Amino acid sequence: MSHLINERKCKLPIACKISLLVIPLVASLSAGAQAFVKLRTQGGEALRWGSSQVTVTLHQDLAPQISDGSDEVAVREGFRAWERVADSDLSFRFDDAPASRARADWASDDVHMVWFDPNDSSGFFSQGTGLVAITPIDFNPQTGEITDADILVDARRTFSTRGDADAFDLQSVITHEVGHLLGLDHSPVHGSTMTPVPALGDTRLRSLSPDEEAAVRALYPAANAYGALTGVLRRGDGSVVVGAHVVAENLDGEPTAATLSNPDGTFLLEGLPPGDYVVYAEPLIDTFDTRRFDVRTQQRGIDTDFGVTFWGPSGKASDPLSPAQAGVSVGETRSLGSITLRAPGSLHRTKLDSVALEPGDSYRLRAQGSGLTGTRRFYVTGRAGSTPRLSDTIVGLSNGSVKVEIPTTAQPQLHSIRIVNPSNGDCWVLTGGLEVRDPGPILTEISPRQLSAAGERITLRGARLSSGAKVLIGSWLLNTSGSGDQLSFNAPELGAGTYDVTIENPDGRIATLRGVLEVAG
Ligand SMILES: [Ca+2]
Ligand SMILES: [Ca+2]
Ligand SMILES: [Zn+2]
Repeated sequence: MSHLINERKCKLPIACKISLLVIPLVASLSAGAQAFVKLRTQGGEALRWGSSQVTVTLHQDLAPQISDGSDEVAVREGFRAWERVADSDLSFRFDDAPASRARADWASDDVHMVWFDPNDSSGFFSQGTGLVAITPIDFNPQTGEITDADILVDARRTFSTRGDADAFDLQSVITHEVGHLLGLDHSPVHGSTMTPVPALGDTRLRSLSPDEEAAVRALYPAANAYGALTGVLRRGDGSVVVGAHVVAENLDGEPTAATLSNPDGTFLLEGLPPGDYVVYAEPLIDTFDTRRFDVRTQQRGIDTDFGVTFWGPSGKASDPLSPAQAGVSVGETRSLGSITLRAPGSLHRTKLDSVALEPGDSYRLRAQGSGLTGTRRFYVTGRAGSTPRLSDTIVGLSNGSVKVEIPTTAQPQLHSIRIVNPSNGDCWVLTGGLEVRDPGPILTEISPRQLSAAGERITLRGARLSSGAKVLIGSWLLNTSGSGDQLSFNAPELGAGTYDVTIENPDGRIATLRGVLEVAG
């Protein structure tokens, strides 16, 4: 990929590739894990805007195949997801002046645009690049202050705002790109919004993971209600380890924040709610294609010559099946000191896919690799009682599998998967590799189907309609009241025509009724 560096500014295009994968009922992203990674200058300064209010301009023409105005709703919601993070004062101001929205000079520093490139005039989307969207960032190479960033989208791709399985979910793509615009790199946390490969039909990137919330709190803080963990990673010979993925996992077994270790081996896990955490370092091997990091993060190096290591008191590694916990209090940056990483073990993973399941689901989790023989244990993180239940483990020479059952009472969250050799502590981990999510909403009926006046009360019937769900009709995104099998809302001003009606639960799962609402002329 091209990156331009000159004396005044650096330009850093962040490329987001596509996967040809179509997501079936059980999702399988080809990369993932839960953690945030900041973009940095060569000197190590994190990229961030100088102000926590960023003004952005949506070009007047967005996704060309979406004609009902819902593309603009999706783009705005992609920004709002980051604004809603608690205890961050980040906000976006949309410059909606028609003259601004008509500008085509996205590259100018004085405008930060969302722009759909119709014919590759930007040069980023030539055939074979596989790019869906890209966010070139200009920044001051000394301070890391972002001076311009623009989200460019290949307008020739197929996008949907209503959950079409054969299209990219526009809101997911924009939510991901806004993460880059704010100074975040791709994340090795599976199931996170900053995972580098958007998949067709997947709306999960709409909702931020805890790691991304920690990132926004750390980059654009509003309150000092959080703590941090720091330390330095070393090999047995004392040399420092660079680019290790360091994860803080809370007592629910969810990756709360993660980062890569710095060129001097240090790490800083920020934005942690006060509490106790399991802390581990994993090599980004198999789990994550390190080429998906941007060029600047790559320059820091990604060491992989160590084994997964769980922190323990006095620098000793702890047992992956019952790891030690480190407590953090409000405002504290707690040092874990020097952590000696284990030597690479005999376990080598070649395949272990992430998965998204719903309460009540059962699923056979399969792993392929070497060193699997013997008494290897599968382990899924979680609190006693709500943890996915594992049974019927089968382990062969080069593959293993285990039956996973999600309790019907399980709450939505990310879990991590570990495969452990209890005799010597060797471990694989797939950080955030098992997502439990609520079943999506179902829509069956709308009444009335014909609208006579704006303000009329409309009722939707179906199942699993969550409190706080929003309804998308044309270019309107509306609040609803009710939950369960019935929601209602006031009809907006709509021109004559036939409309699709989409409901979005707060977790980003959606359902659509096509062409069900008629408005007379
Ligand atoms: Ca610009
Ligand atoms: Ca999500
Ligand atoms: Zn990306």
